[in-house]
Amino acid sequence: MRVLLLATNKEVEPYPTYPLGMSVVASALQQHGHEVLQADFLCHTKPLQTLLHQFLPQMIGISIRNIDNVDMLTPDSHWALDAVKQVVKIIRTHTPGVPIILGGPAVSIMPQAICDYCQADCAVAGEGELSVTALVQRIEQGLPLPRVVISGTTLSGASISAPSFDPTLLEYYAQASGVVNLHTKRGCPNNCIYCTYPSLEGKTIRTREPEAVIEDIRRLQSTISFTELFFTDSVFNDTEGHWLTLVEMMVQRNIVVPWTAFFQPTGLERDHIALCKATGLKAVELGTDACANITLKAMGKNFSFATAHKATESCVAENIPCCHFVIVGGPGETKESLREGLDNLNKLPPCLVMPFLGVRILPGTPLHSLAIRHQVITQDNPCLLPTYYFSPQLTQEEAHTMLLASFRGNRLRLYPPAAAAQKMRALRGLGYRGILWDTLVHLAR
Ligand code: B12
Repeated sequence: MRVLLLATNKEVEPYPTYPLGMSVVASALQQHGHEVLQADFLCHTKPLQTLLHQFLPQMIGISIRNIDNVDMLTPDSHWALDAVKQVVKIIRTHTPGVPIILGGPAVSIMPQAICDYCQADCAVAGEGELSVTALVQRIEQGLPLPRVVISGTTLSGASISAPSFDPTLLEYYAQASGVVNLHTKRGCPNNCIYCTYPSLEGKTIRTREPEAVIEDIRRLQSTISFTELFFTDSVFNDTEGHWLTLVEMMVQRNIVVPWTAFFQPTGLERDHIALCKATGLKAVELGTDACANITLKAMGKNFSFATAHKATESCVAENIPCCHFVIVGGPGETKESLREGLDNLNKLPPCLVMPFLGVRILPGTPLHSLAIRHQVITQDNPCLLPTYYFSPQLTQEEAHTMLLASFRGNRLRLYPPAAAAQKMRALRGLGYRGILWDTLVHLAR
C-alpha cells in the first residue's frame, strides 16, 4: 500500500527537531513491504496538494508531536492543533475517502479529543509500529477503522525499530538545527506528578540492543554531517544502569559523537560524566523540575535538591555544561519555598537554569486528578487547550517578580522562556548550531 506520512510540527523553539517518531513508523511500514513517503511541514518544498496528487496515497498518517509549548506566559502557547485540522481539511478536499490516521506523542496523551477536534478517522495512542501495520491490513481488507486504538507499550526493547531516516529531512535538520536524534530505550519508572512520560512509554524500561544503537549512530555519521546527536530517552541515565552498558560499548567500539540527553540528577557521579565525555558527551540536560525540597517532594521527584547540586558539581568538574529545567508554581509552591528554591539555585556551581512558570495539566497524569480534586478544572475538561496548574499559595505576578529579581544580571538564568527562545534564535542567526544553551554557557566563561 502507498502510505503518506506527514509530520505537522512547525515548532522551531528551542530548535527544529527531526520527526523521529514518523521515521520509526515509516520503518515498520517499510518492513511490511509498504511504499512510504515521509513529508515534513518545516522542510518540504512542495505544497500538500501537489504531494497528494503526485503520490496518490491509499492511507495517510499524521504524526503530531506537540499540543503546545507548555509555556503559560506565551499568550497562544503555540497551540498546534488548528494547523492539523487544516491539513485534514486539505486532504479531504484533494483525496476524498483516503483514511487519515493520527499518531505521535500529542495524540497519545489525548487520542479521542484530538481525533474529534481534527476530524480524522482514527487516532493511535502509544507506540505506532504494530498498530499502524495492523490498520493498513484492515484498510486492505476493507474493514472499518476503530476511532481510537490504544496500542500501549508492548514492544520488547529488541524489537523496537531503527528509524528509517529520510535523507531530505536529515539534510534539512542537519542544516537548520544541527541536531539529529535517536532513542536508545523506552520507558520511565518515575512518578513525577505532572509528567506524561510513563504513560507515553510505559513504566518498564525497554532497552534497544546497544549494538543496534551503535549501528544507527554509525549510519548517521556516514550519511550526514551534524553538530550534535540527542538521545531522546525520557531519562537517559536509568537507575538500572543500561545507559552505562551502552556508553561502555561506545568506548569499546571507538564511537565518538557529540551528544546530549535528558539526565536525572540521582546517581550522576563525576566518573559517569567522564566516561560519557570520552564518547563525546557535550552537555547534560537535567530534569530537576523544582528547586526546593518541599516542591520537589510535591512534584513526586525522588531526590532532594542536594542531589541536584551534586550532579551539577559532577558536570562542572568535568567541564560539561549542564542545565536545570525547573517548574515554578507547582503544587505546594509558596513564597517561602520559592525564596528557598532561588537561594538553592544561586548556590549552584556555574550552570544554566531554565524555569517555566505554571504546570501544563495533561490527562493521564496524577496532576490531572489533583487539579480536578482542587477544582482547578472540571472532570469533563479534555485539557485540549493550554490549561495550567498554578499554586494557589502565591500569585503568578509574585513568582514572576521574584524570578526576575533573583536572576537579574545573571546570563546563565534563562527566563522567561520566550526570552530564552529569542537568545537561541539570535545564536542560530549568527550561525551557531546544536542545542545552543551550552553555547551560552561557553560564551559566559
Ligand atoms: C526528547 C524530547 C524533547 C527534546 C527533543 C530533542 C531532539 N533533538 O529530538 C527537546 C528537549 C528539544 C524537546 C523540546 C520540546 N518538547 Co519535547 N519531548 C521529548 C520526549 C522526551 C521524546 C520525544 C521523542 O523523540 N520520542 C521518540 C520517538 C520515537 O517517539 P514518538 O515521537 O512518540 O513516536 C512514537 C509514537 O508516538 C508513535 N507515532 C509517532 N508518529 C506517529 C504517526 C502515526 C500515523 C502513528 C500511527 C503513530 C505515530 O509511534 C512512534 C514509535 O512508537 C517527549 C516525551 C516522550 N517521552 O515521548 C517530549 C514531548 C514530545 N515534548 C513536548 C514538548 C511540549 C516540547 C517543547 C514544546 C517544550 C518547550 N517549550 O521547549 C519543545 C518543542 C520542540 C520542537 N521543536 O518541537 C511534549 C509534547 C506534548 C505537549 N505537551 O504538547 C512531550 C510529549 C513531553 C510532555 N511535556 O508531555 N523535547
